[in-house]
Amino acid sequence: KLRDQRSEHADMTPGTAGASGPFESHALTDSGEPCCPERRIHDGQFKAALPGKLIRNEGDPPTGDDDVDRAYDGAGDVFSLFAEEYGRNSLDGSGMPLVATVRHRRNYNNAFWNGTQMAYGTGDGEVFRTFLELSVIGHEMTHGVIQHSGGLIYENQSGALNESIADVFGSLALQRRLGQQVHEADWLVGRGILGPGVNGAALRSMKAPGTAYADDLLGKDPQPWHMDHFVTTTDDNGGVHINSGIPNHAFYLFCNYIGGRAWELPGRIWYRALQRLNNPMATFTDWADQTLAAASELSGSGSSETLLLRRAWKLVGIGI
Ligand code: ASN
Ligand code: ZN
Repeated sequence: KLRDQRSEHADMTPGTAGASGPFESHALTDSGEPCCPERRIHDGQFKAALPGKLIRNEGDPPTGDDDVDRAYDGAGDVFSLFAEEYGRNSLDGSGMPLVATVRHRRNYNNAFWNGTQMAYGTGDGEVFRTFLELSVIGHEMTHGVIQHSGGLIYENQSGALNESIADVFGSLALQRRLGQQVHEADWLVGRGILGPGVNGAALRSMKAPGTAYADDLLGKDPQPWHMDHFVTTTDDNGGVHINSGIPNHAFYLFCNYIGGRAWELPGRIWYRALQRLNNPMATFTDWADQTLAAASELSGSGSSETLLLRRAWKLVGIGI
């Protein structure tokens, strides 16, 4: 089962150590912007050792190995989201290489950031069929960004925020690749990755948390979208993949209220809030406050955008 695997393996818990500013860079263009990713994609050969065998280096042509090429292209899209939209040079803000391993272990039903690199299972072909989908790649890589932005402890509310922020930028990477407006996006995380044994479209839905799947194998999608249904549990590090539905839905609502392209103003606000947040133990309320402060800085404290953000948080039961 997915949740058991998550709690069994310490290597799946994103770390919280280390922080560096977003504007320290190695690879810069002449105009001072972050430039180029340094991707290194490995074959795990169905074994547990990381990183495995190096298959595709930065600048190498496509290999014809679908897993490798999808990991490479996805890492490029996520690098470009953070670099071009938010001025961040890689996950650590300083141009760190994007190291990934595909075919990690056998029948492995998960993907993760281990504090240093991304790793993707192939799935068992029944519950999951792949993890190489852009919103998932973006999700895992965002755990790296969070780690290098002061971190969010991976349990309870701070852990659910860690999960939610990973979903937000994962979804934004996908929406940006597809050139979608807010209203065109499906707001699904992990669309198409579920196997034939599961009845569902995706792993999570930001638009309608709790409705992504309903099945015997995985159970029903457990995510709430309102604080009234916040789940108190010791499973899943205190429900980090469950309660993330609440801040996910607040982000979705905000984007929906203002329209346009979600990776622009909403993404900038979420990114700035992450850089402002200096609290690895932050609660949902702390995070909402930081997003409102970021919105005030970017749009003005009395702006309609800031007002609509406050409304979005209120609708999910956070704030007055
Ligand atoms: N795929 C999971 C995630 O990135 C692995 C984990 O539980 N950390 O959230
Ligand atoms: Zn995660």
